Formats: sequence, structure tokens, C-alpha cells
Amino acid sequence: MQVQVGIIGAGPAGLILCHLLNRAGISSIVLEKHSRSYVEERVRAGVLEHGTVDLLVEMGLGERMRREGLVHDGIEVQFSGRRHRIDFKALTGKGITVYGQNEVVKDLTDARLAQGKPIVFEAEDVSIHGVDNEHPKIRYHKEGNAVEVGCDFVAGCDGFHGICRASIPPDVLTIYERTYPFAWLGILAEAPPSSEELVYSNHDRGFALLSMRSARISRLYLQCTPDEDLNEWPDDRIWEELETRLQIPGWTLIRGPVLQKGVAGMRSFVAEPMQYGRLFIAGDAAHIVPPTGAKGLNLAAADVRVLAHALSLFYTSGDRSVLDRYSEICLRRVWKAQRFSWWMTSMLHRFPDESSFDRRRQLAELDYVTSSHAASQSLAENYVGLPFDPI
Ligand code: RFL
Ligand code: PHB
Repeated sequence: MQVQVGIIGAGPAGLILCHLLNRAGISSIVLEKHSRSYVEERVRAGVLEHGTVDLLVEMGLGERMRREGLVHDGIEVQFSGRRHRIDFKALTGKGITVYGQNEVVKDLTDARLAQGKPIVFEAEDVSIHGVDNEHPKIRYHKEGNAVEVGCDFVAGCDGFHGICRASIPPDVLTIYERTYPFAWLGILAEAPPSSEELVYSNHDRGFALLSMRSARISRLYLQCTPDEDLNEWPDDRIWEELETRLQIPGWTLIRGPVLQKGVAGMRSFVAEPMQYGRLFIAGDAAHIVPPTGAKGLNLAAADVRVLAHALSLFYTSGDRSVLDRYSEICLRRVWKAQRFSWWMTSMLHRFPDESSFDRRRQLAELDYVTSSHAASQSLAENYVGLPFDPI
């Protein structure tokens, strides 16, 4: 089999890319290690920047998101027992859409299969070859059979633990990394959201986040230790801790059956450059942000927007100039999102080694961000998504 672009991974990056390429008349195959149901049921991100929403709508893939997504014009930031609203609409003219990553993945998978274009689920032992020459190859096994796909380019959209970044010679890559001394314990619950908008709370006992998926489903997080044992967190203890960390006078937390529970570590990570020969890595394969800024999925979408544009230019005119600058163009946005995610994380969490000075400075920062127009506007413009750089 021969295609123009071989895409590894059917997460948001791989799926958005295959649709953008299809629209530009470029053929591709998507190879995914897991089953369709596994990928579609994985509970992850929930916040879409306005630019990500626009991209999905422009591609004709935003119909259900428009119908079922929750448009929010702001968030609440809580500390010292009070909530402060950051009014995105007033500060930036824009908002965000709360719509589960798994719903985006479902919509894009359904649309791809309806077009009769290939996504190979449960592709085993995927490996890439010859990306440093003109004719790369991808090999994998499907139901015990060895398959080889020839392509012009490989898009590594296979997440943080994928094989694509690992296929780049280590001496070519520079890795920038920070791990945090805490994690998030997250639950999905069958309970109406206890607030109309997301609440980010810095509490003496640690960070908590109230988010949601729909009028019936809440998504909530608690700061915990990186090695937290979920067995020590029966549902009642989780609800009590959430209640404590999110409490303000006159507010009640609506509880309901816990549908899913998990612990996610936090890290900041960037691999540079995001390209090697004819291999281009995108999304979590190239960079990870801590989830506090809600940027991961949105960055994945921004990367493949650049990649699709660069490939389209190459195939229409033979012009490699944007392809050659793919990494450079993406990294400008990536590093600004890294800065924002690190900053939100540092401002909202309790650090095990913080001094009393650090704590007072953190509370002063929260006071400043929620009382200064300039500071709230800076948070707002980053949260709703910085404008795309001209390509
Ligand atoms: P993904 O989604 O990890 O998809 C990669 C796909 O590649 C497959 N794969 C392979 N396929 C073939 N062969 C191999 N060898 C393969 N190895 C891996 C995997 O099975 C998978 O299907 O990466 P992608 O597409 O780059 O998308 C990135 C996003 O998933 C990620 O950044 C976000 O989920 C991060 N994130 C959030 N991002 C936001 O924008 N807004 C949020 O509100 C938000 N909240 C979150 C988050 C991530 C979280 N966790 C669990 C890490 C909240 C949490 C708790
Ligand atoms: C979520 O709804 O899962 C969510 C929302 C905001 C974040 C992270 C995760 O910053």
C-alpha cells in the first residue's frame, strides 16, 4: 500500500490531521494501536479554545459540538474562601467550549469512516523506517499479518509514550522537562455541575477543580501526591475533600454516582526539533503540559493545522519552505502554552517545599490576577487561546 502521509495515532492530533489532509486532497492512512472503543472512551481533556472550535467547524466536523458543547464566557478562581470571576467575554471578546475530548474523537472517527477512508485500529508493532531518505515506510501487524505502507511523509501523532519521537536519533533532540511534586485525582460523576462555570480553587489543603461534561455529568479533580493510592480514596472521602476545597458560603456540592476515577501525573515536556527528515511529530508526542491551563488538546490541534498547511503547500507547488520551518512555527506557540500552563499550575497548587513567604506571595498573585484588569486580561487571552501566528 502507498499513501502520501502515514499518520501514527488516532488521538485528536492524528484525527484532525487526516481530515485536514483529506480536505486538501492528500491521501493518508491512520494507524492506531488501541481499539476504537478504548480510544473513544478514554476520559481526558474537556476544554476547547475558540480557535480549536473554529477549526472543527470550518472542517464541517463541529455540528454535534455546536449542539451539545457548553459555551462558557468565563471561569471562577477561588482562594481564601472567595470566588472571583474572570470574564473572558468582556476581557477578550471570546469564550471557550466545554466538550469532552472523547466526543471530539468520536465525531472525527465517525466522519473518517463515513468517508470510507482508512483508520486501522489495533495495529500492532508499528515501526517507521527510512524517514531520513525520500521513501519512508511504516510496518505493522494486523491480526497476525505483516503489513508495509510506503509514504512520502510520516506524521507522529502517537502521544507521549509513542514510538515516533523515540525513532529520532537522541543526539538530534533536545529535551526540556519539569515534573511536579503532585498529581490530580480525577472523577467523572453522574451529577449535575455544581457551578455554571469551571472553578479553579487554591485551598490550604491543596488545589481542586470543578469542571463538567454536560448538564448531567460533572468532572472534578483534587491535587494529590504522585504515588497516591486510589484504594485509599473511597467515593465519600473524595466528595468530602472536594466539598472542603471548593466550599464558599451558600454553595453546595451536588454528589452522584462516580463513573470513573484515576490519578494523572503532571509534567512539562518539550522535544526539539519537532521534525527529523520526513518525520513530523505533533501533539503529546512532542510536548506535554500540566493540565491546569487546559492546553494539551488545543496545542495538538494547532500543530497539525501548521503541518497540514505545510504539506498542502508542498503538494500544490513543491514549496518546502513551511515544511522546513514546521518545528520553529509550532514551538513559538508551544512555549507560550508551556509558560501559561506552568504559571497556572504554580499559582494554584500547594507545593510540599513552599516557605511561608512563597505561600503569601502566591496568595498575593491570586489577589492581583483577580483584581487587576491587565492581569485578568492576560490570563483570559491565554486561556481562550492566543491567536494563531501567521504561517
Ligand atoms: P493522544 O490523545 O495521546 O493520542 C495518541 C494516540 O496514539 C496512539 N498510539 C499509537 N498508535 C500506533 N502505534 C503506536 N506505537 C502508538 N502509541 C500510541 C495512542 O493509543 C493514542 O490513541 O495524543 P494527541 O493526539 O497528541 O492529543 C493530546 C491530548 O490527548 C492531550 O494533550 C490532552 O488530553 C491533555 N489534557 C487536556 N488538554 C486540553 O486541551 N484541555 C484539557 O482540559 C485537558 N485536560 C488533559 C486534561 C490530559 C489529562 N490526562 C489524563 C493526561 C486532563 C487530564 C486529566
Ligand atoms: C476537564 O474538564 O477535564 C478539565 C478542565 C480544565 C482543565 C483541565 C481539565 O484545566
